[in-house]
Amino acid sequence: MSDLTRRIVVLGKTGAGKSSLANTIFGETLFEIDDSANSGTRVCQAETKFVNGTQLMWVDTPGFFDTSRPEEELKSEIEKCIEKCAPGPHVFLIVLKVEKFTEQEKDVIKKIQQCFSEEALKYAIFVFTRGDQLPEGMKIEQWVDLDQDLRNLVKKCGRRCHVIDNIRWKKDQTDEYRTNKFQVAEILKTIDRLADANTKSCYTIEKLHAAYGSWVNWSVGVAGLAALVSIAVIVAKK
Ligand SMILES: Nc1nc2c(ncn2[C@@H]2O[C@H](COP(=O)(O)OP(=O)(O)OP(=O)(O)O)[C@@H](O)[C@H]2O)c(=O)[nH]1
Ligand SMILES: [Mg+2]
Repeated sequence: MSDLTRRIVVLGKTGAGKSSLANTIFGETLFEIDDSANSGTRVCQAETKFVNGTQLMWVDTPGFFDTSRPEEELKSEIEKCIEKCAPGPHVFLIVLKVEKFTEQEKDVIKKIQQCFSEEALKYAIFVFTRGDQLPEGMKIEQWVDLDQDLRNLVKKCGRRCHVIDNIRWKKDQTDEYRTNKFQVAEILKTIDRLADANTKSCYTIEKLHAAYGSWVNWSVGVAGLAALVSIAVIVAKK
């Protein structure tokens, strides 16, 4: 595999448009889309192809953090997404919609940071789907700035953010900013820059194990504490 291959793992809530984004970037249907409310992608899928002269090794993932799965299955699937692009990704693309940044979205982001560590944002680029919801004349950075939590989050990753519309921007648009051709080129430029910066220190499985270990310990700790409190309440009532 060429040294210049850009290794990318895509993360985000179920239905955010992760698989659709991949198909838009590659210009063909490589990943299955589910139009129902169910989770479409069940397991990680990797594809390697050239786009505009850049070789991308792309790993699409299921909505890891908003679907209920047994702990062991979740852990193994998360490991697979890093292993599929060994030695590890240069970039995490985190997909959100141009929509209100609700507690549910915040929770998914929090879990991404807990699972992959705070350091994951060093590797992150935010891509917002459903760009047709972006108010006329507004750039995505301006829209992000309207919500303080979203602004602070995107600031933590060097304000790297882009917008796309996988469905409605396929047709010719008069405003170049609102075309996938323009936005795909911009996303590729940001991927290139970040991958260059992270060439010698990509996100590795060791980093995942270190972060995941503390996350699991923390989760088990909280669950254990909750169990102890419940027992204490029952005993006190007797
Ligand atoms: N209008 C609009 N619809 C979109 C856009 N991106 C995705 N969708 C629709 O949203 C639904 C979910 O898209 P997917 O690409 O399957 O989402 P996903 O994040 O891969 O979902 P999971 O695989 O379940 O995690 C589909 O009906 C898509 O057609 C977009 O930019 N604009
Ligand atoms: Mg999908």
